[in-house]
Amino acid sequence: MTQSGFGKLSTGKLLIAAAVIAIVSGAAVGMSVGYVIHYSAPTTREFYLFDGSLPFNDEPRPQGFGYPHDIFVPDRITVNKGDQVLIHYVNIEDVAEPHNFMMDSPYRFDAVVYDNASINGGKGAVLGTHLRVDTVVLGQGQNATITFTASWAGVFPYRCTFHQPTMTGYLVVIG
Ligand SMILES: [Cu+2]
Repeated sequence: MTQSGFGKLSTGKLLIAAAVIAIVSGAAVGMSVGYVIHYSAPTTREFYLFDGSLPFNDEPRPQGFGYPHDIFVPDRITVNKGDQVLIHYVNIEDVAEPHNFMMDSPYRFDAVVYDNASINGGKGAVLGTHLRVDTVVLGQGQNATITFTASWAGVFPYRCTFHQPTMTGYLVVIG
């Protein structure tokens, strides 16, 4: 009967072999866990964005606090670099007040503006299609689909320029 392969090895070589196997398999497990946790392929990230209003008087001082009570809800949008971003932005005002959505360079976006989603219960009629713009304006009841690729990592503000400084949110792109 011949000896098995392991039988020919010294104890020292067996220990080294066991150590190598442990290191390699440990690294393989670690790398695969890291892959699962940290990496997800670029995908479409969909968000619903609204104008909000905090309950305080925004008239000039001393009657009010002296700055707008309007805010974005949500005021943080977090994606991975390379994701397609799809934002449904809805002006939910109960008064005839417009809001816009503006992004600083280098970000630009495409936007399709629809009429009165809340009244029609759907997206309504298309009012306009805007390509590679930095601003889109929504009147009361209107909504827009805003799309772009998150090509740059970092933190990028989005604003309603009518209600500064309070109506500001941040796009967080994890690189
Ligand atoms: Cu606004």
